[in-house]
Parts: sequence; C-alpha cells; structure tokens
Amino acid sequence: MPHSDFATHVAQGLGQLPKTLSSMYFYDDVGSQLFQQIMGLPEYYPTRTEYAILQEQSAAIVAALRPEAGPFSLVELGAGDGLKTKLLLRELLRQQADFTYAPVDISAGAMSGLAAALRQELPTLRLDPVVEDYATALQQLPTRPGSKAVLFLGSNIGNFGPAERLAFLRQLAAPLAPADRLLIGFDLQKDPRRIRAAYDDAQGITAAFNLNLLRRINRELEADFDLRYWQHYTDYNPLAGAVRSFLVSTRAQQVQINKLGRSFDFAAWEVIHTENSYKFTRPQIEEMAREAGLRVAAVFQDTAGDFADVVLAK
Ligand code: AVJ
Repeated sequence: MPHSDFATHVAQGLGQLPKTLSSMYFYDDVGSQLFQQIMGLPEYYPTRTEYAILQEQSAAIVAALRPEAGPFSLVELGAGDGLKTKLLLRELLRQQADFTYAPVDISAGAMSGLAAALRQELPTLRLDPVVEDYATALQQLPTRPGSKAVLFLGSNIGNFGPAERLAFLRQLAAPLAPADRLLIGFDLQKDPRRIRAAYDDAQGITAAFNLNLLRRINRELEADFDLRYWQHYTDYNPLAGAVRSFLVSTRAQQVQINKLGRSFDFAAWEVIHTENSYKFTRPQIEEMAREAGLRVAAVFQDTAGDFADVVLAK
C-alpha cells in the first residue's frame, strides 16, 4: 500500500534530529475546530485585531486592492471560515465592483461549508471555489481572465521560515501584472509576554491544538502515542521574531506507528518542533517585499500597531 503524504511526512520528520512535524498537518477536522476556538481566546489577539482593521478600514483597503477598471478575480489563499473576507466582499458588492471571488483551500469540507454560507449570505456574489493546495492554485493564476487581487490574511505567512517565505513571495509575485495586487496580513512584533501568552493560553486550547497532531498520528497511522507523557511548550525569541512550538516527551519512551511499520525512540525531554509563528517589523516587511521584487503600495494597521495588512504590487 503506498504511503499517504501525511505518512511520508511523519516518517521523515520523526526520522531526523531535531525531530519535526509541520504545522500544516494541525488542520484535520478536530484541529480546525480547535483553531476556531483559539481565534476566540482572550490571549489570541491576531484574529480580532485583523478583523477590526478590515472592518474599520474596508473602504480604503478595497480602494488600494481593486484595479482601476475592468473585471477582476479576488483569489484568497487559505480562506478558512471567511469571516474576515466577508467584510471586504460586502464593501466590494456595495461599490458594485465587477469581480469573482475564488477562495482556495485544501480542505473540501471547509470549502463546501464556506461556499454554502456565502451563497446564502451574499447571493449576488460570483463565486468560484478552488479545492487545491496553494502551489497548484498559484500555477493556475495566469489562466484567470482580468486582473487579480490575491489575499493571504491571518498572518499565515508567519508559519514560513525566512527562506521558504521568500520563495513563496517570489512565487506569488511571478504571475502578477502591474495592475494586480496582493494583500498580506502580518502579525507585528510587540510585548514579548503578550506574544508568548497568545500561544500558551490559560485554558489549554493551544496545548490541545498542538497535542492533536499526536492524536491524529494515532488515528490515521495507527500509532500508540500516550498523551499522558507529552506536553505543549512554546517560546518567543524577540531577536528572531519567532514563536516556536514544541511537543515535549516527558520521559524516555518508544512509540510504534503501525502504518509505517516501525517505531521511534524519544529520550526524556526530547522535543518535536511543530510550528513557527514569525512576528515582523515594518522595515522587515519593506525589505522582504523588495527581495521578492514587490513594492509596498499601502499599509493598514490597528491604532496599537499590533497587526498590519499590507498591499503589495509589482
Ligand atoms: C493560523 C498560522 C496564523 O501561527 O498564529 C495559532 C496558528 N498556532 N495558535 C498562528 C496558531 C497556534 C496561527 N496561524
């Protein structure tokens, strides 16, 4: 039986030192529900901050984003529940903009939920859902008629390390014409204690979200991770601007993964690195844009300067 992508990833990630697993695999059905809960936590400020930016500045954001004339496609990478995007969609519809909304998500389940909700709430919206990974969706971008505006909200860009991030931005930039626009959400550097608390909440929801990755391996790959001997640990390094999340083995243990036909040894206090969540400064964003062959066309922030939605162009 050929291995799934997930199986291949787990075999590779746990077969190296330090052991790693990608945060991309957090989002099974249980993980997606836990992330919904995270977005409502008092400590997790990014979602409500970006929501407020989009709500209070939607007219100016749309003006910076939409082409001056002609039809366009609004492509969104990682559409999620669409709550934030709806603010922009409503404003575009109010302005009677000639556009098609093309949300991209790898989860067919999440997409059908979003599509059904949008058809109900915004019946005049032209909708073209795309169930693909980002890379495939980006390859298809040039085949879309008209100009493009591409959304990448929620500080999802923070999950990439520096090299991956630049490669991703270059890939995003490649198919863009001068009239096209990108809108990217960046979580900004701030009080390190606030940042750390956002990834280690008092209710333990983020811990459950991280630990769900082991449950997922148990479920999907027939493994025997014993959750009593694992804990969630996270730190924020203000020099690197990086939150790093780990699963910590609280004792020496061996874990059998049936579908991989092998076991893995963990020393006491050995960690699995599961996520990076980078935080940015305005100069870093400018520099990154330049390196990717883009320019900053407009920046929208909350008054406290916690989060920035940045419009980029060629
Ligand atoms: C969905 C990638 C933006 O890094 O802040 C939340 C995911 N991880 N709490 C983030 C996450 C732990 C989140 N992103």
